[in-house]
Amino acid sequence: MTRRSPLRRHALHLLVVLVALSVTAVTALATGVILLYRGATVSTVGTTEFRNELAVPPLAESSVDADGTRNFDLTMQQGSTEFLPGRQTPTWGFNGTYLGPTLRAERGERVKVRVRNTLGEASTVHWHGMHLPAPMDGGPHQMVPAGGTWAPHWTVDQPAATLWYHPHPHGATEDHVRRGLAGMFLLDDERSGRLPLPKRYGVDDLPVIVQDVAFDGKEFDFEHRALRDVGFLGDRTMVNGTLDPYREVRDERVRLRLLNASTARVHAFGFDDDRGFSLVATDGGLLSSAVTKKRLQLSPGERAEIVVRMEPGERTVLRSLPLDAGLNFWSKRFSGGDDSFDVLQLRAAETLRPSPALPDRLGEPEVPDGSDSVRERHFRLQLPLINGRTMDMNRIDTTVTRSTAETWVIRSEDGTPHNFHVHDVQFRILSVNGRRPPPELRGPKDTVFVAPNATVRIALRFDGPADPETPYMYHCHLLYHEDRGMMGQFVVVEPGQRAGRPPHGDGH
Ligand SMILES: [Cu+2]
Repeated sequence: MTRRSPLRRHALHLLVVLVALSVTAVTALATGVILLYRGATVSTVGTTEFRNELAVPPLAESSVDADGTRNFDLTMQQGSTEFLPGRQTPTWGFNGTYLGPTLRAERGERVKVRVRNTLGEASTVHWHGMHLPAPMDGGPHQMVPAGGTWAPHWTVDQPAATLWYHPHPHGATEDHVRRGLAGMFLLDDERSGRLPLPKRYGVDDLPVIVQDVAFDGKEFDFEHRALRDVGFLGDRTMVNGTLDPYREVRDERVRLRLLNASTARVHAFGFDDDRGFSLVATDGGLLSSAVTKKRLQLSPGERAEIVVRMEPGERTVLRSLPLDAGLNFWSKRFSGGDDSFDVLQLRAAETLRPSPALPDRLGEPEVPDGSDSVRERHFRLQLPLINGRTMDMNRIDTTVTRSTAETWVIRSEDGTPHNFHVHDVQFRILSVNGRRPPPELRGPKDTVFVAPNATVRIALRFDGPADPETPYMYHCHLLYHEDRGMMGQFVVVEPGQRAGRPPHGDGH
């Protein structure tokens, strides 16, 4: 008979203990992952009670100078807002406690906005989608100090569109936007004025600013939960700052100006009864003709105008539905892609005013088609890098020549959803993964979703004015990514001119 030596016995014990520990650890880890995975999806579909009438941001008051300049005043302020009955949530807003008024101007008009910052910290106001000189853009180089003012002015020179404004301080954009600083800026033109589209603001033409939020008691809960590479994802949505909103409509056709003002969430909009709707405009303005859709995806910063047809007395719910956005099993779940929300209920009156049929032809998009691009540039997205670098306020990454068109090729290389926003211009999407883009991506755009491993080609024209020292930004509009440095700077120069140095490199 052989006997095991004490040493071997100890080794065996140790092995048994180690195996038991590993099994326990693996089981605990697997349970943790399963719980995280299961807990990572939220839905308000079917459980929303639509108790609150949708707020519509007021149209901003303005005055017109003798020289024709339209003047607006925006005050960035702190306050509190009652989203939940009896609870005051600390918020920020423009001319109010949450969000801001809707600015509106005509093509050809000269506008001036007096921005007053009464927050306790510096911020900026960026005019998202607006073509304007770089020093008026409101990017991170145009900081408005706490207690300070800033009065940008420019001439509106682009087609009718649904644009928006929000802060853009480098490293703090997510924080400033989710506290409540955002508003719409609508542009009109002669053509849009003539078209028989619903156009009575707040009646049959409604701003729909969609944000996802979470509450911890009366406070907003801004926590980034485990494995959420995209940033903050809320567990419910609100529209124009109204939770569980409904809106009574009295017209046969209603135009919804959708803005995804969420900081990280991609929304796929559709209706509860799967009805079709007419997409009439994208970020930069009207499509050449309406497109019938049942689903419409908007990533953060993107806008779309849709026209919905209502029957007398009916109710329908605009929803944010699970994504079909090229995300894998894992990243879809942890990017909010499996979530769903009841966003806004429309309640039609028993009698509806007739609305004219939609016109066959809508806008004439003024975006280049790539045929006159003078060069191609590549942008590789890899959180938190673009082309291997993070944002540096003192570095001009890209120099473009005024009046030329270029083709930019954007590729996502890290398995995370991103999008790409370019300041100052509206562009045309030439292709997505080598294929002609779907109809909803053929209109004028300033922000485009870039799915994991996707390649998007866009054509842009830089009309200037030239300013070799003051950069515009391009960046991921998932604000957490932008804050982490997924941003670059470009300047527009005259032919033969070189880029200068940003005047206030530190942004203050
Ligand atoms: Cu990103």
